[in-house]
Amino acid sequence: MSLIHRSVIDAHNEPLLRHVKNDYEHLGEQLARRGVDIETITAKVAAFGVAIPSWGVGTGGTRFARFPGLGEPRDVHDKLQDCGVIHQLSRATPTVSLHIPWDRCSDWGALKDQAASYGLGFDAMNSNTFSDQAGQAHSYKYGSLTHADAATRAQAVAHNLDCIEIGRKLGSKALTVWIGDGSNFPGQQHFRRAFDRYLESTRQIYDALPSDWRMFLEHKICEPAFYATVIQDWGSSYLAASALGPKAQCLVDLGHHAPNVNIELIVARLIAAGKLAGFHFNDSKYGDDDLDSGSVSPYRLFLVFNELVAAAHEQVKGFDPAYMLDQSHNVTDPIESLMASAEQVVRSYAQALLVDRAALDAAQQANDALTATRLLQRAFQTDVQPILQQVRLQGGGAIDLIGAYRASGYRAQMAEQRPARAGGGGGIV
Ligand code: LRH
Ligand code: MN
Repeated sequence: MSLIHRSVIDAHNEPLLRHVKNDYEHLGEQLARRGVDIETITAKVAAFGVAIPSWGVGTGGTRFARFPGLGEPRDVHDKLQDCGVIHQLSRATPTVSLHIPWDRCSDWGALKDQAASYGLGFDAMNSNTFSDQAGQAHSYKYGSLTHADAATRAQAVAHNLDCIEIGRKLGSKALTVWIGDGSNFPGQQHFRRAFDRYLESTRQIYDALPSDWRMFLEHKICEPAFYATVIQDWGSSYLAASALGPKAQCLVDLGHHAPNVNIELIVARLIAAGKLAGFHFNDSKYGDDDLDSGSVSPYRLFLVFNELVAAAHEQVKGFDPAYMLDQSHNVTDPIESLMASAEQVVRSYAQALLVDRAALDAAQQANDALTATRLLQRAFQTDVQPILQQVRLQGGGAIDLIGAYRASGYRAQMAEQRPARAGGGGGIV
């Protein structure tokens, strides 16, 4: 399962080489006047990576319909090949986050080897107790880890232990637990008992974690439950992660909050508490829209990275977040959207590295609000594209991500090799 031929990337880069060189030198001069060494930023950007969600390379859908694209991946091996192309061109997505059972396969060793052949590793595993599988003994209609029925909870715990076993074979070091458990009517669920059942179930999963693993608890304000969700907000997630122990932390999916919630403040709180697991990056205008990262509110994404870079700069204890995309691509080629989104995430990181931290500290100390906020805006308004292109070029990737991908004809080749999948019903994958 080959990727794009080297010569195609080189041919597409060739006419752009001198532009990148000139733009990079020019930006270098600008940054030097600001006391910033461009090579320091470039080195940090080159070391930065964001994981691809395996479920993101297929065309997503909504509850109303899914309109499949050409050359859809048929199984986890096709998904991995597409992830390989994304990393080959972007040089920014060295790991893949799998979802079980969507990515179940017969030979995990072969999957690991296939990933390694593309220079890919595996990030956090994702369990799924928000849908029923064929032949499943107990339905998750009324919940999973918090279900009132002990046998259903035990089934959900067993599934999470199975995900850990698969992850160990693949070299993953974390398990993300998102559950849709909750209620649609006042009175339908006893809030405190449901939370106690959540702790009882996640305790069993926590105790089964290998010593060097982490458990990421993912909160979400609503959907599929529309009155109350057991792990509805960062507070519930933090209470649970604190009760479980040091290996349990809180994962922030940017789309899982009410509109206008200050997510960068939540990030700062979790950093201070040593409980920031990491992120599911995406963007949204209304609900859990799972849109491309930075496509609606790029300044919000930048402000999140401003908190992350500040924490790294201040060497905050236990600060080691995992970065993952979590998106659904309904109207674009998923590979293009994932590359563009990875680039937006890396861009926000690079811009946050340009914040003059000493001047910001001084402005904050002096209550000089305008200077403080203009220091952030200056970093955000710096065009760091030459650094992103330089890093890709140095890493053997594509200077013009989408241009090189389209020139490769990869999607058309996959349309040949992979029979079309029927469209039809709703659902994100
Ligand atoms: C829930 C969620 C979760 C995944 C799923 C695909 O909305 O963000 O992270 O398991 O999407
Ligand atoms: Mn998510």
